This record gives sequence, C-alpha cells and structure tokens, in this order.
Amino acid sequence: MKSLSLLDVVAFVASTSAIAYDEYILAPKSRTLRPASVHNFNGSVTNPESLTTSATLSNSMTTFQGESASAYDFRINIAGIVTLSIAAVSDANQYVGVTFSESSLWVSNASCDATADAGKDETLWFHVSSAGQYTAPAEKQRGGFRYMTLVHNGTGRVDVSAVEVHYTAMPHWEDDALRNYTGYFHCDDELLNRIWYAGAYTNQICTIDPEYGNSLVHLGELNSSVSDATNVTWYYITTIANGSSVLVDGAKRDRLVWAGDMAIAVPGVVVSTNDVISIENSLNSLFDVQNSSTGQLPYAGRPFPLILSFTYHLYTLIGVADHYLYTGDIAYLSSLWSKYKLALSFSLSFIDSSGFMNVTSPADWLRFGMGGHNIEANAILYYTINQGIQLATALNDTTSITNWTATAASIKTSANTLLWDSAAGMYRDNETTTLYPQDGNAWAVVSNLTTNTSQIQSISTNLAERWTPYGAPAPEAADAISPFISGFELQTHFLASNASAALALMRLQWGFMLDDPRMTNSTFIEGYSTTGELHYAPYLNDARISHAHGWATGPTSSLTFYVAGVQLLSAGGMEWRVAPELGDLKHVDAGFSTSLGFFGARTEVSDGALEMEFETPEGTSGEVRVPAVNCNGTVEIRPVCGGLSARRVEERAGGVVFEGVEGGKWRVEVKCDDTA
Ligand SMILES: *[C@@H]1O[C@H](CO)[C@@H](O)[C@H](O)[C@H]1NC(C)=O
Ligand SMILES: *[C@@H]1O[C@H](CO)[C@@H](O)[C@H](O)[C@H]1NC(C)=O
Ligand SMILES: *[C@@H]1O[C@H](CO)[C@@H](O)[C@H](O)[C@H]1NC(C)=O
Ligand SMILES: *[C@@H]1O[C@H](CO)[C@@H](O)[C@H](O)[C@H]1NC(C)=O
Ligand SMILES: *[C@@H]1O[C@H](CO)[C@@H](O)[C@H](O)[C@H]1NC(C)=O
Ligand SMILES: *[C@@H]1O[C@H](CO)[C@@H](O)[C@H](O)[C@H]1NC(C)=O
Ligand SMILES: *[C@@H]1O[C@H](CO)[C@@H](O)[C@H](O)[C@H]1NC(C)=O
Ligand SMILES: *[C@@H]1O[C@H](CO)[C@@H](O)[C@H](O)[C@H]1NC(C)=O
Ligand SMILES: *[C@@H]1O[C@H](CO)[C@@H](O)[C@H](O)[C@H]1NC(C)=O
Ligand SMILES: *[C@@H]1O[C@H](CO)[C@@H](O)[C@H](O)[C@H]1NC(C)=O
Ligand SMILES: *[C@@H]1O[C@H](CO)[C@@H](O)[C@H](O)[C@H]1NC(C)=O
Ligand SMILES: CC(=O)N[C@H]1CO[C@H](CO)[C@@H](O)[C@@H]1O
Repeated sequence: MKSLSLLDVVAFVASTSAIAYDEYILAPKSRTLRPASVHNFNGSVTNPESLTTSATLSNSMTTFQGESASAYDFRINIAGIVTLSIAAVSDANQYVGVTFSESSLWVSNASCDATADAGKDETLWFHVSSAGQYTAPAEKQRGGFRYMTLVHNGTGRVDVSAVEVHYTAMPHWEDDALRNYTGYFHCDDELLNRIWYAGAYTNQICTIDPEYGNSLVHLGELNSSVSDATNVTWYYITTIANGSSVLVDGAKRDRLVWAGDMAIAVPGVVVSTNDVISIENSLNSLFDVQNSSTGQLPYAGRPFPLILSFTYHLYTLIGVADHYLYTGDIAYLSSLWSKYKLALSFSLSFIDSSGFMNVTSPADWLRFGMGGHNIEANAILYYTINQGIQLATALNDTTSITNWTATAASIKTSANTLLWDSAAGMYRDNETTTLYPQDGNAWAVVSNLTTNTSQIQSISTNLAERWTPYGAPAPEAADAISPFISGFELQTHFLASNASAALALMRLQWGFMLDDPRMTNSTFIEGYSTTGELHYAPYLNDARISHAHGWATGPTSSLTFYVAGVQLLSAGGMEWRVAPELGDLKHVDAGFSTSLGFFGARTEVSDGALEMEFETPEGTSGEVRVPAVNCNGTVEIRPVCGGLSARRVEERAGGVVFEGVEGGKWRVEVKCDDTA
C-alpha cells in the first residue's frame, strides 16, 4: 500500500508541529470572529456583507436606516462576547439590538432563541449615541449561536463598520491554540470524519469559564406551562466550579455540570483534546456538594437544587473511574476514594431482597418511568460496582471486594431472571411493564449484565429494527430520539460485533444532526423527535433545545475506540487493546495521547489483504485482535524496530489474536494465498 504510514505521520508531526488531519478541525484559528455570510435582511440595510469575512471593500460599512435588520451566519456554532464598531450615527438617540440563535429556526429581529423553558430570550440592546466601540458585558456572552442578527429600530441611521465576537469557549487555552488537538481520526467516509470532528468541537464549546455558568436563571419561575413569556431576560453570572475551565452539559444551556452527560463527553474529550483539567474541575464541583454523612451526590453541580438521582449519582462515580482509566493518576483517585466508597454504599443501601436497587426518585436523563427495579439504573450500578472493584484493586483496598462481587453477581442474576424477556429478546424496563427501553438495553450490554452473546446480538438487532429515518428512538422518553442514549446504543452494536450497524446509525442519526439545514453543521443537538422535528419530548419550548450538547458526541470516542480499535484497558493505558472493526470501511487512522504517551493505529483493507500499523508507549503492554479478512491467509506481526515480543494465542479464519504485546511500534500484515 502506498499511503503514508503512521510512522511517516508521526515523523511529520514531530518535524513541523502540524496536527494530523487538521483541515477537519472546526475550532476557530483565532478568538476574534466575524460572520461568514449574510443570512438575510429586511428594511433599508446598505451593504450588509461588509460585516462578513468575505467583504472585499476595505473601507466599506453597513448602514441601517429606519426599521431594518440584517441576520448573519457564522457557518459553525460559536460562543462569545459581541463588539459593535459604530462609525457614525444620525443622532444620539440610536439603538442597535443583537439577537442570537443556534438554529436557523429561531433567527429573528425581535428575540433570541431560548434558555428558559418558555418564551424567547430578549434582544441585547446597545444605545449607540456616538461613534465608537460597544462591547457586551461579560455576563451577556452568548454560549452558543450560529446566527446573529443586528436590528435597528425607529427612525434615523447607524453606520456599522465592524461586528466582532470574542470567542469564549476553552478559556484556558491560548488564543491561537484552540485547534491544537492531541488526537485525530480519519477514514474513507467523509461524513464519519466530519462527525468525529463535530463531536470533538461540541465538547470544546461546552468547555467554559466557570464564572459564567448556569443559564437556568428562571428555574422554577418560568416553565413550559407559561406559554406566552416574551422578552425573557438571560445572563450567565454564577460560578459553578473552581479552576479556570469546566466541562458543562451544553454551550447555551444549562451551562451546568451534569455527570451523566460526562459519561459520553469525557471519552470524546480524551481522544481529541485530552483536556483533563476541565474534567477534573467538573468532577471536583460535584464532590464539593456531596452530602458528607449519607454520601449522596448531586443530580447536577451547583447552583442546581439538591435532588436525588440514582443514575447521575452513579455517573459521578463512573467519572472517577473514567478519570483513572484515561489518566492513570492514582493520587487523584486516592484523594476521592473515601468519598467514592461512601457514595457507592449509599447506592448499595437501596438494594432490596430482589437483588436489585429500588429506585425511589424519578430523576434521570429526562426519560419517564424511572423507578423501582429499573433495568437502566441497575445496569449502571452493576457497571459501577465492577469499576469500583478495579479501583479498589489498584489502591490495594480490598476490604469491600468480596461484598461488592457478590452484590454485583446478584444484580446480574436478578436482571436475567426477572427482567430478561426471551420472547422479545430484550430487557423490560421493570417487572410491571412491557416497555423495552433503549437506555436499559444498551446499558445492559455496555455493563455486561448479559450472560451470553446471543442476548447481546438480539438486543443489537432489536434496537436497530426500531430506527426511524432520523435515528434510534427512546420509547422510555415518549417520541424522543436521544443522542445521549444513542451513544450507548452505538457501543452496544460494537460489543455485538456489529460494526456495520454502529456505522449505519452514525450516518443516519449523526448525519442528520450535521446536515439538516436547521442544525449548526458543527455541533450536536441535545434531542429531537422520532419524526425529525426539532421538538424534544421533555420540553414544550422548542427554542430552548441546546444545539451543542456534549452528551451527543458518542461517535467521537466510538470511532477511535472501536473502529480504529485503539482502547485503553487500565491506568492511562498501561494495558491496552488494538482491535479495529472497519465494517464497510477500507481505511481508518486514529491516535491520541495520554500522560503515558501516544496510542495510535492505522488499518487498511483491500481485497484479500490487510495492513495495520500501530504504536503504543514503551513499558505498556496489550492485546491485538487482527480482524478476519475473507480468506485463509498468513498473518505476520513484527516490531518496526526489533526487540519487542508478542504471543500468538488464537487463530480464526484469517484473523489472529496476539497477547502480551509489548508497547512500541508494530506492523501487521495479512496476506491471502493467491490460490485461495
Ligand atoms: C422583522 O422580522 C419580521 C418577520 O419576523 C419581518 O416581517 C419584519 O419585516 C422584520 N423587521 C425588520 C425591521 O427587519
Ligand atoms: C426578514 O423577514 C423575513 C420574512 O418575514 C423573515 O423570515 C426574516 O427572519 C427577516 N430577517 C430579518 C433579519 O429580520
Ligand atoms: C429601540 O429600542 C430601545 C431598547 O429597547 C428602546 O430604548 C428605544 O426606545 C427603541 N426606539 C424606538 C424608536 O422604538
Ligand atoms: C498550537 O499549534 C500551533 C500550530 O501548530 C503552534 O504554532 C502553537 O505554538 C501551538 N500553541 C500551543 C499553546 O501549544
Ligand atoms: C415501570 O416501567 C414503566 C415504563 O417505563 C413505568 O411507567 C413505571 O412507572 C415503572 N414502575 C416504577 C415502579 O417506576
Ligand atoms: C421501592 O421503595 C418504595 C418506597 O419505599 C416502595 O413503595 C416500593 O414498593 C418499592 N418498590 C419495589 C419494587 O419494591
Ligand atoms: C499496591 O500494592 C502493590 C504491591 O505491593 C504496590 O506495588 C503498589 O504501589 C500499591 N499501590 C498503592 C496505590 O498503594
Ligand atoms: C454487603 O454489605 C452490606 C452492608 O454490610 C450488607 O447489607 C449486604 O448483605 C452485603 N451483601 C453481600 C452480597 O454480601
Ligand atoms: C461478562 O460476564 C461474563 C459472565 O456472565 C464473563 O464471563 C465475561 O468475562 C464478562 N466480560 C467482560 C468483558 O467482563
Ligand atoms: C458543512 O460543513 C462542511 C465543513 O465541515 C462544509 O464542507 C459544508 O459545505 C457545510 N454544509 C453546509 C450545508 O453548509
Ligand atoms: C479456509 O479454509 C477452510 C478449510 O480448508 C475452508 O473450509 C474455508 O472455506 C476457507 N475459508 C476461506 C474464506 O477461504
Ligand atoms: C419575543 C418578543 O415578544 N419580543 C418583544 C419584546 O419587546 C419588544 C418591544 O416591546 C417587541 O417588539 C418584541 O416583539
């Protein structure tokens, strides 16, 4: 094969400090942004395109005369503080208003899209009494918008010479370094490449200055039952975490730390920017408000009211285990360990004689019917206990392991005796229903609550049969498509060795989320309906849906971990697995760095041959699963520079597993016999 080898790429990276495939990165090159194009305008607006990056005349400006408005498109979702440069005004009584919208649906000269559960957010008005620069106050930064509209009211005239947005996401990164990714992905499907990078960018725009958190300033006061709220005030003034950056749920909203969302966002961050400090600041903010006597963790970070959520409580613990998996930072783990154990005991105290945890609070990812012996919550508990056993082992704190092991085993037994419906080939939501949830079935596979591969395959097949033309439905949330839970469904298909289904779902659902004209073409939406309307079942107010939600970025980590097949198994990658699953792809190349070093793999398949190159840090070890090709060929593995060892342990038709593979640079070739 003639394509650039991984080693060439690495050498290239080292020599020029260029970032592989950086043409796909959506993050801006600088923090000073101008609109890309004019979306539309009304009234007397002269030369509206002079405010865009495509403006050709250096001296030109845009003139608003009388009632007029011009909407601009940045072509990607951005976040920041607007500055107007006013060249001249007809008189001191002139005003320019600015409105923002993530979706083209809510572009308006009267209001922004929404942050509250009712109405629309008010216009940001500037009294432009004379020539000069007018900058919005910091609390009026807008966390997510693709479209920005300038509106002039009343009589008179305003000449605008420039409009700029100071980009505020990723506040802790250098102004010119927003594109300095530590990971990359590339394959022979351009849509999947764009999906990987849109996921990475979504997590960046959800990484904010903790002093400008919490958009829910009307919580409990304005809700969906207030249908006619207009001119809703909006601002971000709450400090939600320590440190200088924090990973939140959404760019526009809620701008709060939600542990469930992190279960999908964090691995996406690790494989793209490896922005560990923002993850730590988020986790710390949740433990800061832990109830120190019961161990209960919050539903969301401060200032969200303290509400018990059985699942989000556990997701915080998953966050701790994920942090250790991706960093190997045992000191950080030790610092949280007593709080972790207290929190796990809290969950275990709800286990009753059935072997299940009895969920007594409905709070979850805004699905309905969360309660009792729920399959999703118990699968998440099973997963958390098993992670806890691994963490306890790493810390040499073995006292609870026997109890945890027995408890996990009884959850598994109960799930399979009480909730597995062999006729349906899926798990029921609880004993008293025939609803087969997407979340609980996906989580049963992800957590290994299943006892055999035929269950896994049956769940994968049944979930795929339910897809609508817009994606995978979540019947436990009425007519919603949840890009969050669908992220776990992707993992389910990979765990069922059904890479083709996972890739098909990415193309269907995330392709829609990128390419539909109501979307931002750059970040992933929080939720929508099975019929493709941008209505998300838990909300009445469609304008409040967030178009940049980290929980919707599942493909980014799945493409790296399962398609390129680069997986960390323990402590920052001390143990790893390389197991590409290309589905219908012919080429995939991905890599990322942790504190231990670089992990990457490139795989090419062609008729009857396969070539793989991979690299892992020295001193680590792992397992390589060479995918089967459709022939009885010869499989060769050899280190690029001698001296490394590997053990061949299993042969399959054209595929081979190697264990005890020492970290380093390796090359694998599968060649078919010409006669085969
Ligand atoms: C504002 O938008 C409305 C449509 O929502 C349009 O009819 C009107 O002409 C616009 N006004 C101005 C001043 O642009
Ligand atoms: C201009 O008016 C049209 C039609 O009423 C409307 O859809 C559009 O949003 C308006 N644009 C601005 C910038 O006012
Ligand atoms: C324009 O809007 C500003 C801000 O709402 C308001 O103070 C001003 O009175 C309006 N001017 C006219 C002529 O409506
Ligand atoms: C970011 O990357 C650019 C281009 O590769 C490089 O010039 C710059 O020094 C990097 N900045 C930081 C802070 O790493
Ligand atoms: C059992 O599941 C159904 C369907 O989700 C739900 O309506 C019901 O409330 C659940 N039972 C309990 C006790 O939560
Ligand atoms: C769960 O606990 C609640 C509250 O104690 C109780 O009412 C309910 O019957 C229990 N559910 C099950 C399935 O045991
Ligand atoms: C656990 O024990 C092993 C073997 O004695 C030791 O190497 C390791 O450092 C210990 N780990 C911790 C976190 O104490
Ligand atoms: C685990 O420990 C708890 C608390 O001591 C106890 O109630 C429970 O029965 C134990 N579970 C098992 C399976 O040993
Ligand atoms: C999943 O559980 C089965 C037992 O039901 C066990 O044999 C298997 O090793 C587990 N798989 C993983 C990946 O832990
Ligand atoms: C969406 O973005 C891609 C670049 O990521 C661009 O090539 C494409 O033209 C955009 N599509 C639309 C409809 O703007
Ligand atoms: C590999 O060889 C076996 C045994 O000769 C044969 O049954 C099988 O069909 C061959 N597979 C392929 C893909 O050629
Ligand atoms: C969305 C909305 O109703 N906006 C209103 C806010 O108030 C101004 C001035 O009263 C109206 O023109 C807008 O329509």
